[in-house]
Amino acid sequence: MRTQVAIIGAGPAGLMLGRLLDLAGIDNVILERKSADYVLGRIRAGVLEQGSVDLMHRAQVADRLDAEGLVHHGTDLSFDGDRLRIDFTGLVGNHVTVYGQTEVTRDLMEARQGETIYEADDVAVHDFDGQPYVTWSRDGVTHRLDCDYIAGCDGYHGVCRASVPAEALTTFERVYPFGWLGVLVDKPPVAHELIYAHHERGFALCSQRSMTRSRYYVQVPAEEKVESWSDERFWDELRLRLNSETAEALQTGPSIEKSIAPLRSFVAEPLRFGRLFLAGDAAHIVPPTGAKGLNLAMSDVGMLADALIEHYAEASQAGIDTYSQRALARIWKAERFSWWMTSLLHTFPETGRFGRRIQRAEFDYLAGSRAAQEVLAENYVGLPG
Ligand code: RFL
Ligand code: PHB
Repeated sequence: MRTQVAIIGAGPAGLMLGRLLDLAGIDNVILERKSADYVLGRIRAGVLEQGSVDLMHRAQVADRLDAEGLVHHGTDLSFDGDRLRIDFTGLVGNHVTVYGQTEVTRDLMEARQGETIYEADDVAVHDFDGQPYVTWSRDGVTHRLDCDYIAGCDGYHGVCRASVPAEALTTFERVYPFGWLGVLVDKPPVAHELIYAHHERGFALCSQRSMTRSRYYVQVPAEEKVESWSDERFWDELRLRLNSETAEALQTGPSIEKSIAPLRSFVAEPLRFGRLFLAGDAAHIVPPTGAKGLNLAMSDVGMLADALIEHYAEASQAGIDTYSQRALARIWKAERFSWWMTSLLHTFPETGRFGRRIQRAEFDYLAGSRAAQEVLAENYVGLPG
């Protein structure tokens, strides 16, 4: 088999890249370790920046997003029960759209024209400094795909970054001593907009997927097990962390999904190794507090698609040569913002009473300063590409 671009991973990054290449007439094959149903069953992000919405339009997969996506003009912060609304539209003239990653993935899967090979085992990438090819096995048979380029869109635990020689890669990492326990429930959201809440018992987030489906999170210690959390325990803990009106308005029900996500900041540099590129979670992880992970994956593959399209159309290397540097400039700003939102809103046992007072001062400063709110709003809705 031969293709122009072999894409490893059928998450949102791989599927979006495949779609943009398909539309430009560039042959590509996606190799995914899991089944399509498994990929669609992962409940993850919920907030799209306008840049991601624009990319869905460019990819001609935005009909459902336009019909069902919920435009949010602001978000609420709560600090020990004190509320502050950040008015994105009023502050920076932009907004975000609530539309689940599952839906983004489904729309891209349905539109896919090129070949996707699901349940590909033992995917390996070879010779990306020369004549690259990819091998994998299915049902005990080994296959080979020759290609011009390999796009590593295979997430944090993928094979592509792991295949780069250690001396060619620099990594930067911060692991937080806590995770987010998330619950999905078929009940209307507690508020029109999201609520990011700091409480001395820990962070909580009230989010949503639609007018009838909500997503809630509470900060838990990193070593916590999801089995220790009955639905009842989760709802009780969430209520304790919200202000009393919100806690009273909360509609609870049986969880339809419950999982714990660890929190991590991570960047690998560079993003290009000869004919291998990294994009999305394969290259970087942000803690979910700033809602940046999916959006960064989208902006990476937008840039990578443009570089490859320019290369095939004009025999130009320019986009390919600068992809890593341009993507990393954006990535680091999102890393900074996600780290800052995480630092403001979570409890950090090791920083003690001093740390909590600093967080309170940061919240009070935000509440009293339009300039500070503009900084938050500008970053949350997404910095220009
Ligand atoms: P993905 O989605 O992990 O997809 C990678 C795909 O590669 C496959 N794969 C392999 N395939 C073949 N061979 C191998 N050896 C392979 N190894 C892996 C995997 O099976 C998978 O299908 O990465 P991608 O495409 O880069 O997308 C990134 C996003 O998924 C991620 O950044 C976001 O979900 C992060 N995130 C959020 N981002 C936002 O922008 N806004 C949010 O509101 C938001 N909330 C969240 C989040 C992530 C969360 N979790 C669970 C980590 C909330 C949570 C709780
Ligand atoms: C979500 O709805 O899953 C969500 C929303 C905002 C975040 C993180 C996750 O910052």
